[in-house]
Amino acid sequence: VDKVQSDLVDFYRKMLLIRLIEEQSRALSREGFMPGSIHLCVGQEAIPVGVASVLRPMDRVLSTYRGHGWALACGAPTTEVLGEICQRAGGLNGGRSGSPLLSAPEVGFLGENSIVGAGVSIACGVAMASQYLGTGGVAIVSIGDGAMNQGSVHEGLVFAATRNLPVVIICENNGWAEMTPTKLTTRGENAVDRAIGYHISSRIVDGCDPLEVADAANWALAEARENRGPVFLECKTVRLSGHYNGDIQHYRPKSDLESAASRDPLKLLRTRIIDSGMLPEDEVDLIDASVARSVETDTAIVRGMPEPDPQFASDHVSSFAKWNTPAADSDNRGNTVMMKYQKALNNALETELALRKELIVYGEDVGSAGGIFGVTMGLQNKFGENRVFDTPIAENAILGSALGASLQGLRPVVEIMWGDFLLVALDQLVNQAANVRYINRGKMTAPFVVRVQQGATPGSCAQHSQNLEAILAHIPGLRVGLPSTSADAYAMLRASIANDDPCVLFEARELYQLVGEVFPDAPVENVGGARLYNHGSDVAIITWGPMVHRSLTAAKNLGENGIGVSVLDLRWLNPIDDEKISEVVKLCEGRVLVVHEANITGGFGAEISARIQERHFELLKAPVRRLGAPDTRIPASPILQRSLIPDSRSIEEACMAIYNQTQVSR
Ligand SMILES: Cc1ncc(C[n+]2csc(CCOP(=O)(O)OP(=O)(O)O)c2C)c(N)n1
Repeated sequence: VDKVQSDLVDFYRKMLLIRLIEEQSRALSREGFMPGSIHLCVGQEAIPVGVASVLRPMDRVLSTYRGHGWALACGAPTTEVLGEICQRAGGLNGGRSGSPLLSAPEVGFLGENSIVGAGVSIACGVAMASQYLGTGGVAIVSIGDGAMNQGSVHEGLVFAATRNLPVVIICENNGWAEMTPTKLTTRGENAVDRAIGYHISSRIVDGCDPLEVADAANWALAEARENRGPVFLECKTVRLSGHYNGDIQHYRPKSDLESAASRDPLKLLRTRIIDSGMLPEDEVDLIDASVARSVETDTAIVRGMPEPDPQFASDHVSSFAKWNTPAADSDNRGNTVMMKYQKALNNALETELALRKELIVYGEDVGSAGGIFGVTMGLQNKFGENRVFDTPIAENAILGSALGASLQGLRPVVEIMWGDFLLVALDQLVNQAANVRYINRGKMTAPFVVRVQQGATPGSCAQHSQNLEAILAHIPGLRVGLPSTSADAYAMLRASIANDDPCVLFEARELYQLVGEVFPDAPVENVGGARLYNHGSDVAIITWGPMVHRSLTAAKNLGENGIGVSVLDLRWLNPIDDEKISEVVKLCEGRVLVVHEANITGGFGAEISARIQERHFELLKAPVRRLGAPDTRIPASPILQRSLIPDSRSIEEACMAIYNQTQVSR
């Protein structure tokens, strides 16, 4: 009884602190001190407080965007939480996250997520890491009832169930998703029914009672810790405020507001403490006064916090990149082995798996079958099912879990079978992974690698042939590379694994069977660095991926006709080797052709061309030209494909056009 009593009083104090911080945030927003909107968790305080009461140090929490309460319950300092809500320098994330994305990894709070439902896949990876490393930690992820309709939630549930992961999913069911009652968009009353459908142990909990939440969480965490797989808790709760601070709730029936108010967890707990004789009312008043005073003090501190310094606004996007790529003809690379491009990738993975215990490799068909293109062949046999494994067809869960695992000390290398399939799960790369370092100012990073293959080959249909590098190279925070040779397949994959940021390696399906030299003894490179082939000074071709080979053929043919062509294989689109670009532009006095397989409009050639115009305008003897596929879809028929995609002939012609155009001025 004493324990229950002290728990309840402790719960009361913590819930009140959250309530008052939320009310203070609203007041600061009204007076204009806090810019933008906030989503208050008023009414839902019992859930984070109840769950946090049973957490252990190795557990990790990922919360909904309505997550100030979770940050506070996990132990993030009050002033830093409020400071971050107000986007001040002294906030948890120095004003980079604001209200809906704040994080405090130092107290096990990996952060809110303002893409609803996305945290479930990430939590799978966090759980995978604790399972793999044997820490005994559980990943707790909270989502709203509206988020239960997100694909990422379902992929995460499937993934967690299949891999028996120690994840506890908490659905904070307040009956509303923004301005729409969830019952209008969801068939069936209870969210647990869906989890049960995935064979996940589940319970419905009164989310307005912190003791009941704590009991259920205690059970759930024990299940997860004892390796009985994921657990789903549906906490029925109430949203006592609008969806966001400025929401006048014109859409909400009065009866619903009244019914929610009657379940106010703070009022209920106060009454319970007093009515059961645990504490007399005046002592509860004293608690109220002391928490209010502490929030006033916190607010005064936050008011005194300076704005963040704009001088540092672009810090912490990626790790510092300084590369030193050996030249194509360097003889300083040690032993040479001839190998197919596909085998070079396999060897790189094998080498890294042997060297790094924290490396895991997974994806669809990657484990027992060895990948549909054989890149992971034999690795499961050699390193076991714990380190090399097959996953459900769930790209969001594959990428999200890779991200989550990378936050907790693993280095996952995942395969997305075709570039086109990245598109169903881009959220995990673009909204999630790319933000980690920036938001956390380098305190938390996401070192994982996505291997994916792309491009057109005979018979590949329009959904299996796109070249998507420009989409990802556009995203700050991601590294993007395109190996064009066996040597680079090996070296660039190893460089990606060594790198501390999320890295996407676009392999070329057309090159998998190509045999070339590999230098297994060469030192592991940094990401970045272009490679110059030939040093002709008449025209420069800047290219990447399979177009390197076609460009080299064109260069050879042109060379036989007395026209000297340099070919720069860019290798990495992020980071871009501007120095090598400058070198080749100068060498060829600005006569430059950029070649890529992707279609022209918005292709990465546009970026290269713009950079050259901006930096070398005075040098340009002719406009920089681009050669790529026209802006069409890609047909399956090889004859049709050939009519669209650059080949050595069209590259030669484009070089000749540039050359002839500048003959007059030479
Ligand atoms: C993927 C995605 N779609 C839409 C939104 C816009 N949005 C923000 S909050 C919200 C409602 C979420 O409802 P629920 O999951 O029930 O959480 P609650 O607001 O009740 O806390 C929506 C649709 C979003 N942030 N992310």
